[in-house]
Amino acid sequence: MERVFIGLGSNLAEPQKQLRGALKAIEEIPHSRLLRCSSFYHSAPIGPGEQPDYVNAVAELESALQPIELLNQLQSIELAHGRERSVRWGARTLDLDILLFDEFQLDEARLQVPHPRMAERNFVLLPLAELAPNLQLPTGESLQQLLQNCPQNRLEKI
Ligand code: PH2
Ligand code: MG
Ligand code: MG
Repeated sequence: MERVFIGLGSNLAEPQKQLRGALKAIEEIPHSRLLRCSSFYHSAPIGPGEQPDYVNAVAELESALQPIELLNQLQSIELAHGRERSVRWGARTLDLDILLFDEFQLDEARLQVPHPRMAERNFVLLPLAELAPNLQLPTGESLQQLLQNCPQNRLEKI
């Protein structure tokens, strides 16, 4: 079993409900176990145009799936929640991102791990630090170092 962290985000169609539904669906992913989820946070949207605030959280899983198999599972949950892939960083009903997959470092077309933009996103780092404050990334950086250098965008625990 590998230890995996997933970022959850939504800014459409009752975001908190979307995240709760996503967690239920994540519990059903085969060969995997949902261990914990962080608090939910309101966060300022990063992306084009006027968008509603997001609700973000991070979940911790154990999984025996391959990273791409887990990605397939997460994308089918996104689709089941009405996700449409149109505008990059546009508003979305549900976004499920693999942040960390144990010690793996992947740079494939469909999947980059650790998530390439997590260091810039306090809506990822703070919920992650709730679950694993002493985390070391496979890149050698510590989560605390990333937090110190991260832009402090508006973020509020719900
Ligand atoms: N996700 C994005 C783009 N911008 N902004 C916030 N606050 N939260 C997100 O989850 C988010 C975003 C692309 O996935
Ligand atoms: Mg994302
Ligand atoms: Mg995504």
